[in-house]
Amino acid sequence: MTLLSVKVFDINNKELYSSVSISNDLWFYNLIPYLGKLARESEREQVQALIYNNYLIAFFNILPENSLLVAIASVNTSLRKLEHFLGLLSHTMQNSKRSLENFQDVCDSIIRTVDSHQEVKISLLGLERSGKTTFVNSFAKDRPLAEFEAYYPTSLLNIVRMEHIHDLPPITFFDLGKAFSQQWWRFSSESDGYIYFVDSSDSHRMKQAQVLLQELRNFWDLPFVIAANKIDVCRITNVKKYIGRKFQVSSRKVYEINTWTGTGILPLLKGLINNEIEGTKISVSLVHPTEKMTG
Ligand SMILES: Nc1nc2c(ncn2[C@@H]2O[C@H](COP(=O)(O)OP(=O)(O)OP(=O)(O)O)[C@@H](O)[C@H]2O)c(=O)[nH]1
Ligand SMILES: [Mg+2]
Repeated sequence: MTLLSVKVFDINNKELYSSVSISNDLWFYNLIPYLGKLARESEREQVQALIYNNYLIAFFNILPENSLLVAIASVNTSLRKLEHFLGLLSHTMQNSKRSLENFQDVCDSIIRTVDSHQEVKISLLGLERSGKTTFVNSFAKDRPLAEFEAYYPTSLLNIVRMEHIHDLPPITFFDLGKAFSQQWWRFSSESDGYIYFVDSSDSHRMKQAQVLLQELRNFWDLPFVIAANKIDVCRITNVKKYIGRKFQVSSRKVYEINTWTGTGILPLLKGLINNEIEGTKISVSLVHPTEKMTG
């Protein structure tokens, strides 16, 4: 994570701490009264963020002193990581008795912690035979392309950890078998998101697959994407659009894949991690700056 600057202000907007500054940051200091007001007005202690001058600025009010913590990062920084960073920094500040003379070191060490925790946990869900186990097996290096692979239902749970899929963070997959089908909720606190597998060649079970996803979404408010699997034997034209409409999700979230050959798997994982998981975090609200706010 590349943070450009981290600063702390007291209730009178006086700067208490600052890590290295961004260049030409007058515009930033003009924003501080506005950020302070927003932070203190927020009903609960929560990280808020806005995009300004092509920077992502996340801020947070620390009680009881009402200090304002502000982190400035490049726009493509993960909100999830920024929130994690600010949470740890506020915790450190509230628990340190003395003033933080080595503020830069404190920030650097928290950034290292946040970066080392970036592992992602993904649950694989969907009807039987939709291809969840074939998907996790597809990462095994010595696996021959198995055009006629037999089907072995998964009864328990496969946990597969992958460290080096392209430039993605380490991922742990939970391939949930039948014995766990009534206990998916157990994994909701474990997972950062899920992939919902649909056998796109099985038109008879499309309705059943759609109902199951609806149940999951009612239950879990987690980032997800749909894997429209078995694209090699699918007869539908424009699968993304068809499944998007049928399952009432944006077709942007639907990825066509063939788990036998691995086609489409990387875009699917990138979409889930970079767009759905990293791109959103419920407790971070994006504030839209107005013309007036910098006074
Ligand atoms: N044609 C085709 N067949 C596939 C593809 N992916 C998986 N299959 C086959 O579909 C069958 C079921 O795949 P699994 O991965 O075992 O399905 P699953 O979702 O793990 O099923 P459960 O463990 O019962 O929940 C197997 O015979 C696979 O070889 C694909 O992309 N194309
Ligand atoms: Mg399986």
